[in-house]
Amino acid sequence: MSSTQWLTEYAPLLVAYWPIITAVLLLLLSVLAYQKLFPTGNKSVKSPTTKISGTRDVDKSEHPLAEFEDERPDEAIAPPLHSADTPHVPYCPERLSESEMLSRSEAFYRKMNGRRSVRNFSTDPIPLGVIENIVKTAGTSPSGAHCEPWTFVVVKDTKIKAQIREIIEQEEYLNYDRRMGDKWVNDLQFINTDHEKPYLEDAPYLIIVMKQQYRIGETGVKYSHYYYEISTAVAAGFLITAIHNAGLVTVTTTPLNSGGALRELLGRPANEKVMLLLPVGYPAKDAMVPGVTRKPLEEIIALK
Ligand code: IYR
Repeated sequence: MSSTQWLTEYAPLLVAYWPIITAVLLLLLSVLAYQKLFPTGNKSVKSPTTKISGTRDVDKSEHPLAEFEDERPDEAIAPPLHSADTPHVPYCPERLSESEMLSRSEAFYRKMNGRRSVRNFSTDPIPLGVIENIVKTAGTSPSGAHCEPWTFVVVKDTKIKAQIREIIEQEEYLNYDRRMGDKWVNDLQFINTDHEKPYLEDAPYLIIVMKQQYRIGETGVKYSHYYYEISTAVAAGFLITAIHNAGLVTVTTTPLNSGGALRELLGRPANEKVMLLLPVGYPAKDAMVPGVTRKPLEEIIALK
């Protein structure tokens, strides 16, 4: 049987309609090729690539200002925060020997490995100067375009601490009761935490870490804050390290749904949002922490 006879016998539709089938396939191929060459934005689907700098395609969500599209400072009129004439100065820190580097990094690791999140606080006071040094240390953190997009609100006042506790406990009750869901609440059981947070009144100080989405200058001009979220998160890491270094304890609290009320209570402006709340003080004499261990180096390092 010739191939034509075979086709007529087994694929009669293909033989009868091959010009139409070929035309439809060609049309489909051209549509696919056109979409690939000239991608158009679809509001309901996340755009994979958007030309921002003109030099390369970048994922739009990577843009440092992506988080607040609607509130972007007016880039056309805002001058740079730091002048292009800013002088560059020599930087030559002491170079350590390899053995000194090894022993210092080992000692620092040991120190940091002793840090634990603590939820039972002593009411013993601590000097304000210590808190100031801790906040100054957080202020040495790197930030996008050196915007320093953070404010550390330090609360000592007992009445304000009580109000903060009330706001957070009310929301946390709803969080644990219905917003977080059974799975999340279950996953947290080993920490032995719930909506009640006496440490918000017991700790001599609360530090509320605010991230600034932008800065308003004296003339009302909005200065861009790049990577303000990650910058403030890095600064929070410095803060936690400084608290531990001072021999004090904290716990990183993320008061879900309380940010707006806290910002209002603390009288902070609209360009600031609550990122974290850190109580600072001594642990209570009977403080307990979950007996968890840390992942070994092999599990957290990937050497290539
Ligand atoms: N913010 C709540 C819940 C909570 C969530 C996580 I993830 C924790 O690691 C710990 C607690 C609270 O502070 O209780």
